[in-house]
Amino acid sequence: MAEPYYITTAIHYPNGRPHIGHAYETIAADVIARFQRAQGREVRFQTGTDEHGLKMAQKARELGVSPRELADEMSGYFRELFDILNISYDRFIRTTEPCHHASVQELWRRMEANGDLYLDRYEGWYSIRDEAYYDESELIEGEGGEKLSPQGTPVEWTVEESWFFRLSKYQQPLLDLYNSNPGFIRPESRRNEIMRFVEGGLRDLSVSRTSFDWGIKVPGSEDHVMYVWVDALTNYITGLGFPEDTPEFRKFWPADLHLIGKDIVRFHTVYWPAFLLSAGVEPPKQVFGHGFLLNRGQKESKSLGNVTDPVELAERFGVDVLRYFLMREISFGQDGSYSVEAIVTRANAELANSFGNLAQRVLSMIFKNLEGQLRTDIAATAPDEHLEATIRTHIAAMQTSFEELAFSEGLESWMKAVFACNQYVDEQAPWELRKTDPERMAGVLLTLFRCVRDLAIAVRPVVPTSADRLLDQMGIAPEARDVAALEDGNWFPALVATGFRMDKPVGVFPRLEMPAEDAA
Ligand code: ME8
Repeated sequence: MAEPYYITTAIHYPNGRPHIGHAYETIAADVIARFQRAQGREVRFQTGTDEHGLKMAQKARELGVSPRELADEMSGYFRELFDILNISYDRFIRTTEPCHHASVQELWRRMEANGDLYLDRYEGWYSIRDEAYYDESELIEGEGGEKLSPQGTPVEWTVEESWFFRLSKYQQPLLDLYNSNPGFIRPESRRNEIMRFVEGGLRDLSVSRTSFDWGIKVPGSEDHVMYVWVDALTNYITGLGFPEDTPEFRKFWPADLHLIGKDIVRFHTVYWPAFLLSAGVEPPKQVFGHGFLLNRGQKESKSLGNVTDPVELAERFGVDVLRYFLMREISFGQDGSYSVEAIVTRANAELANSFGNLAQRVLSMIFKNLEGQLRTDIAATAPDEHLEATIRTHIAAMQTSFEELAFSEGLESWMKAVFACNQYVDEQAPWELRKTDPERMAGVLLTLFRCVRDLAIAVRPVVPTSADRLLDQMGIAPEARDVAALEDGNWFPALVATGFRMDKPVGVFPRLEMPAEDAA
């Protein structure tokens, strides 16, 4: 029985078009989902849009449309982007779906039944951009002396009747959770931050508003709408059918991984598990807060005029190049930077010149010199066995790194395997063997054929379309491209037995031109 694996991204605010940060997070989640599927796990992958709250209401007002119209239009762009990026999600959730309203209201009722909700008056600071309440002590001063949130966003003084959640009651249970599951918050630096925050004491949280109505109504208190984070976080269980006791819920909850950005770790590791504990639902297994993606070291913003449309990037360089670049260039968990030059340099050095060139040379030589024919009647020599063992070691290291979400390190191991192949090609010089020892040439090319197949399968979660185009040409069946296939010692004789013959190969990783106007 395949072990289930449930992964989610944050649900994105559709108050504008998706940006490169949204693409980054969702690509990373997709790589994880594909990697886990290749391990033989039954994966469920959820993403979507977070459509209520003041931020949405305010933006809609600014544009002169209803929040609903804004959400419908922008949510469509997110879905479109994720389809372009080849994101293999199973569920795209929108918080305006009726089933989500029912789910959040049930969570609320359970928290209330547990004695954790009470009516009071909120007086304090609120940032609409962060959709977050802040303590006076957390605020920083802006250039003009104005008060700003710790994220640098404007805050406004808010006085309202509000429902409160007894977050203070959950200080110890949360600390117990972090201590009993040290992997609950990752990376380590964010875990330490959150531990310090919770150890410092928790105040009860305002969880409803009365000054606007774009949200989910509080059951039995209809002039209140719920705080958008109570609503948003619940998406992760709505998508499995909560509050119904569905097969999906039983199979996939608690989630294996909530993948989110570093700015929203507090919501996911303090508020969310506290709500769940209150409602008697198990908390997720892990929350990973990835870093921010910067454009040449700078945050993208309309005022700087450096906002990049991820669809354009994908169209310009190709989806797989963009996916590979993001996973390879940035140490996952830390902030990272991208630029056109960096993308072209990385793609050319590693995908085109190293792996692409290796695959194309090997397959072309097999096509030309062996008439595309594979054989099993040649004994392996010591260098062949050494190469195959080296490739296996590097691929195993790659998989360990991917398991740890250390994608850049994992791809570095993969590159080491590619380099080992290229070194073997140089040493064995099959083009010289053509005249001197054609049998040995065939042995070298077929060893390389097997290595290229392993390398393509290993990197497939990152560059699925290109890897599949390569594997198609190599006669590898679509269902034999996972870890079980890598471990199958009999695949090569089985392929040869089918009588498969290579056609003239077509390269799958073209060299990219450095665009003149962007060159430094
Ligand atoms: O926070 N680089 O939505 P959001 C990398 N709706 N990641 C980035 C980024 C960047 N430059 N900018 C944003 C929300 N992100 C809430 C989430 S979840 C129940 C509700 C990440 O559209 C950000 O950290 O502002 C978050 O994980 C995701 O994109 C959506 O951000």
